[in-house]
Amino acid sequence: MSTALEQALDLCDRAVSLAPSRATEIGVVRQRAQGPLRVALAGRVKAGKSTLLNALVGERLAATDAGECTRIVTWFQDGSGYDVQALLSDGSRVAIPFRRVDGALQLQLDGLDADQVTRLEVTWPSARLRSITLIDTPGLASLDDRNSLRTREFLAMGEDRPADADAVIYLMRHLHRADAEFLGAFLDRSVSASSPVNAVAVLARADEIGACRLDAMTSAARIASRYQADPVLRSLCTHVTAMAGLLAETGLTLREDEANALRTLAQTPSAELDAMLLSVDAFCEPASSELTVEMRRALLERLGLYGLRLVVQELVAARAGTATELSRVLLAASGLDALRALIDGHFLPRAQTLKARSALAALRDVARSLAADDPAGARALDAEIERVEAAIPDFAELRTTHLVLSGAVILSAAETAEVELACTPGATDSTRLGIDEGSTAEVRRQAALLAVGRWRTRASDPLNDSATNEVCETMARTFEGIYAAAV
Ligand SMILES: Nc1nc2c(ncn2[C@@H]2O[C@H](COP(=O)(O)OP(=O)(O)OP(=O)(O)O)[C@@H](O)[C@H]2O)c(=O)[nH]1
Ligand SMILES: [Mg+2]
Repeated sequence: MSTALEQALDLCDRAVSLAPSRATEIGVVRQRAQGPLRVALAGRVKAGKSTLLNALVGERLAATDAGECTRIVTWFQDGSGYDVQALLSDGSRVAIPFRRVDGALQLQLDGLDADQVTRLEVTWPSARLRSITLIDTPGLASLDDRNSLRTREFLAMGEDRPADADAVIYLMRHLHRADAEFLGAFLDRSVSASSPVNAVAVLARADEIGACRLDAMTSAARIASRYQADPVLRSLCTHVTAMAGLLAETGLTLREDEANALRTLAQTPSAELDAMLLSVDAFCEPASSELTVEMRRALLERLGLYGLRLVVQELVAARAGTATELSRVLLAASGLDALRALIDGHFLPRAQTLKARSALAALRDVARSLAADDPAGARALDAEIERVEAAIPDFAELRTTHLVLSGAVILSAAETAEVELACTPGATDSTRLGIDEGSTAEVRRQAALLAVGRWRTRASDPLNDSATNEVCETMARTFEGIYAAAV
């Protein structure tokens, strides 16, 4: 059987014959579905989105200052050359001049009104962008704020249209009621009639927790697991991880002159050094070090107080000395590996299904716009989309995983583990059944048959609610599929 994505692509081809007047739009949907997974970074103002994006790419591409660029949705995509374009609200495109200053990308939007720019597209050759396109969004502030509006429009929150992103990394500093609302709205609106596993949350700027003390990251990890257990948050996203984007960004882009300055700093007599690291003001006190105040401010910007305390501690203890060693210290503390593991383990295996889902949502939008001038064509397209959606087991499994992992459906620990295994994207049937890899077809058939029986019995429990029944039915059908394939 063909995959969800293949079926979605076939559907695009059929859609062109059903709605020839929309061929260009459908072509865009098809092309997007074939490209990398689109992951948006969203969150409240100054949550650290752009810094985290830079950490994920390993280059300082997204603007983290207060300039115009932070007000515009910006796509960062892989390509063979370096190019920046602005897509304007009238549909035209203009090339944007750019340069790099101290390693940071600076775009020159001279004369361009940010309000006229639908989005910026930065094309940058990068292995990290090969499997995902990262999208930086303006910070969400309040519901009537203009910049928030752009992000809300982009994420299709509160609108009857599909989102431009397949998945979202939501950054929050401390759980704010608005965070849960924003996240909830994204999940409600991004895909029709379902709640997919397409969001993870990051407890961002984690190094600042507890006044940047050296145990900040440990406390942050504890808070993140508490959030992950929170029923409201769990129903919106299934993973929460703590992260200090600034440490990761700087760790990946640390320059030799910065390492030199840090080594000079670490040679300050220890009593003075301790006093300097007490606060930002003390650190910048002109008389306390031979480093210029300008250099000290620059270090603070790149490392934060926690980062400075950490690298100084490692330098003084002679556990690190070179720029490479300092980078390693920063990266290890940052939490970047855990976030990358989440992206690799959670988003990428589902990339095809998530992209197929986005394509179907976009086609549904095409059908909706067609309804005014070609009602019969629109109906035919809608029917075709529905047929394909119902025929793709991956969608049902994605929804089942979400229902179970989010706690909306409560199963026993063994049943939960079974759901997770059976719905693992791309896994072999033996893995999905939880039996030995080398098992014969007969063993797989027997195991699948037992599982079908178990889930059908579970489905007949009169105390089940409808979501639980849906999960049990999906599981039974999944195992029926495995049974039928074991020949
Ligand atoms: N200490 C610390 N500071 C951070 C971290 N991440 C970002 N910052 C700082 O917080 C400020 C805002 O960071 P950005 O990455 O621009 O945040 P943003 O969410 O993109 O901001 P907007 O786009 O303006 O909403 C900058 O001064 C960053 O240096 C972090 O992990 N730790
Ligand atoms: Mg930003």
